[in-house]
Amino acid sequence: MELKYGASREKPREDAAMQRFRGHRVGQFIHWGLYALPAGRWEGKDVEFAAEFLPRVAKVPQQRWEALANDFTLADFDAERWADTAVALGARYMTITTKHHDGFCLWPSAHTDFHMGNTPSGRDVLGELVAAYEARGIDVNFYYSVLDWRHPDWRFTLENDADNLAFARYLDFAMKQLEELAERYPSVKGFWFDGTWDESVKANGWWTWEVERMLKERLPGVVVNSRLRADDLGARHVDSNGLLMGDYESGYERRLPEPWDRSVAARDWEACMTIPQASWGYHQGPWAQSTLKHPWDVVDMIAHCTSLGGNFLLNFGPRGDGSMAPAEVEIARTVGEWLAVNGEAIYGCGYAEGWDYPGWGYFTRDSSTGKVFAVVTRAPASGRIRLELPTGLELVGLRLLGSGEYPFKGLADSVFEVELGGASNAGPRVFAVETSALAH
Ligand code: FHN
Repeated sequence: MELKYGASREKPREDAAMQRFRGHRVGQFIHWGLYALPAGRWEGKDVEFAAEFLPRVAKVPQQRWEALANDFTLADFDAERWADTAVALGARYMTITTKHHDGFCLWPSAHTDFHMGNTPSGRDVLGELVAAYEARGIDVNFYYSVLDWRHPDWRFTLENDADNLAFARYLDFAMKQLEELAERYPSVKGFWFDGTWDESVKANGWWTWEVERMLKERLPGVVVNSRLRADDLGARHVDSNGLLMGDYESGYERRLPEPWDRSVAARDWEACMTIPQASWGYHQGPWAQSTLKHPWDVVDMIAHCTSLGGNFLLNFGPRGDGSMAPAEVEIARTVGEWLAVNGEAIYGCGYAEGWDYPGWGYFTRDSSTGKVFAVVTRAPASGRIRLELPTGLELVGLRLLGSGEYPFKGLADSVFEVELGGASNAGPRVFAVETSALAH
């Protein structure tokens, strides 16, 4: 089918910027805005829903929401400390909400007055963050919500000519903001779009195509997620011919693909995940705070994504005073300590073709050296794992990362057993698997 605004390529991008993004594997997502101040509580009541949805769920009058800007004093904000958290986590990139659904902007935008520049400190926190992260070698990507609850021209649906006119103005406004972001922060490495699911956006696939074109023209190498895109017929992410739009699939949100579904590995993709069950912005209530993931759950998800050629973007919700939540900092530290020992099996790694999903964890393969790793995230109660190699291979060596050579026992051609011993405090074990062709 002839599409004007469909996918721009049939195969994954292979340029240096894309390979860099693909090799990162671990990213830090940050949701920060006015919603961090009430942090899920309004008029003394916990609202058991994502904190960034509070204005909608608690039906907060617009004026009162906007008045929060006066309390956004950044009393404890330090971009350097945030960037240190990313380093501790072992993140290779960071994606930050420049504007979420409430329309508040973290940079002093010339196209609205609802921005950080009009808060008591007047600081350009986005600029500070870009500088702090990049100084540590961490790439910065911008999240931008196309959906905007505050803008008078935003429409969910287009019912009549007046809606069409208003929404055309809105799209023009959003385009200008995106041009502004590209111009003010030209070192940004990627754009992560959200809030594109409404009928109004789907009816304007041309605009999503134009945004991608504009960004790529102004920022060579920039990487754009599939969630931005709709085609001529309103198909999202994947066009009406079945081809991925944007540079990587970004539909996995608080869920991962089935670990045995190798079809996923044919495309670049990224999954994003909250630390509490379901809030992206900081939520102070027990609804969120009693559901924080364990660091080894996070490690499992990182390995899971890597094993299918995807990136994992772990979300942090800093608090209203600008400080990172201590529990999240602690999780970052533990995951990062694991990655410091075992990152060889994650960074620059991907799907290990020919190696079946083992059940006790994941196989990953270094994309440049071809080395295969076994990441044991779910050690069986027996304390033993069975390593089944692709037919025709035999195991010639096993190295436990962070330790050294490790014993194993042959059971049959290409089938081996590894005795793990007791549980490890250092988290999931990783073995580098050395093979050679079976001699018969
Ligand atoms: O509604 C948002 C939500 O607040 C959060 O930003 C997530 C992140 O992927 N995206 C939307 C829901 O899909």
